[in-house]
Amino acid sequence: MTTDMSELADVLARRAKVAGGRAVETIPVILALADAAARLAAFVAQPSADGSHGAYVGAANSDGDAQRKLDLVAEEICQAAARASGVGPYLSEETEAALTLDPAGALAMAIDPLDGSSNIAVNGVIGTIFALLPAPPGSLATPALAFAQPGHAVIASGFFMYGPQTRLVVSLGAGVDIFALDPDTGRFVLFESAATVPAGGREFAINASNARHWAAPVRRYIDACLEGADGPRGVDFNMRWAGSMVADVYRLLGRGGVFLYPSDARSNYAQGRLRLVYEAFPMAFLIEQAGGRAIDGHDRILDLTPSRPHQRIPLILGEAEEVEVLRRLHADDLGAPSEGPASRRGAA
Ligand code: AHM
Ligand code: MG
Repeated sequence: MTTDMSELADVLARRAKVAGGRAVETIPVILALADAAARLAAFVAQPSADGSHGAYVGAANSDGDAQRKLDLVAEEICQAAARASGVGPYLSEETEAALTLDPAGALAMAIDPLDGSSNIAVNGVIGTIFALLPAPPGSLATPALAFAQPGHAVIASGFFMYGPQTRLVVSLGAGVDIFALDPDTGRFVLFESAATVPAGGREFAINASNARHWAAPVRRYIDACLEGADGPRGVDFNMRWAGSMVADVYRLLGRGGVFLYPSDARSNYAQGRLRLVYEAFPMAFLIEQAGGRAIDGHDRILDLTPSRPHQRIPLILGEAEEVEVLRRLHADDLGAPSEGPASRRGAA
């Protein structure tokens, strides 16, 4: 498919003017990624006679997750786009260590090329999540340095969503825009500008099958939601869980609510499941740009400094007021005797 990036390029140029700083430098990289995403979307939409998109390839990624064919195809397409657009330091969920792509690159890219891999086999929504950061001095020789910067170093972030439509949610630090890919023309069409996370969504997204492992603050919050109009919140809540962060975060834009992947008491979940640099940072940046908040239970995600490239982090994001309710519950828990199996003191 031939892609037409003119509308996307125009809108990004306007946003870069408002954002200032280095935002303008991110435009060629985002356009290259959009082209890559359009090709990936076409590949995803193509029936593979043997259903092999979701097949395991017998290897594992940095986090020990078994890799599927589509994980590898996505990595190849995204990494090629990053290289071609002059990205220097590069960190992907699918690469063991950070790499240097262009030895003169001024920007660093952190990327989850294929989010929601477990949804491939069920034709569920999947996506690509990315963040662009400055390449600090020394990071071309030691690329991991680029991914040891605090989250507020992020210049731009976004995600592509391969669902009934392919959409791009993107921010250069001057609000959030949503584009939809027209498969006939290959054009990313502006679908919504200045997207927000509205208040009063009364919707939560969490993998409730882990309820028995949650720490007290999360349990208290969800219990109150479940009690609905009969409980302390005095209002009914709805629950949704797509199992793809791209889909669950997309729903926050325009509908509000809150998304949680907290720490829990299972072995290896003391820091939750999601990765700080290429999942939490980009989503936190977008949600804040849309007027929401993102925390790890206590602290603002974008104020955190990664201790290692593939570090995990408990993640709570969505409507500012609901995130504040959760922050208070976590703060209260620190001052109270431990009730939960994965309290901040007990776990991690
Ligand atoms: P992935 O990047 O390996 O696909 O993992 C991330 C996904 C998120 O999209 C989703 O929110 C979460 O992991 C689902 O985890 P679980 O299967 O534990 O509910
Ligand atoms: Mg992911």
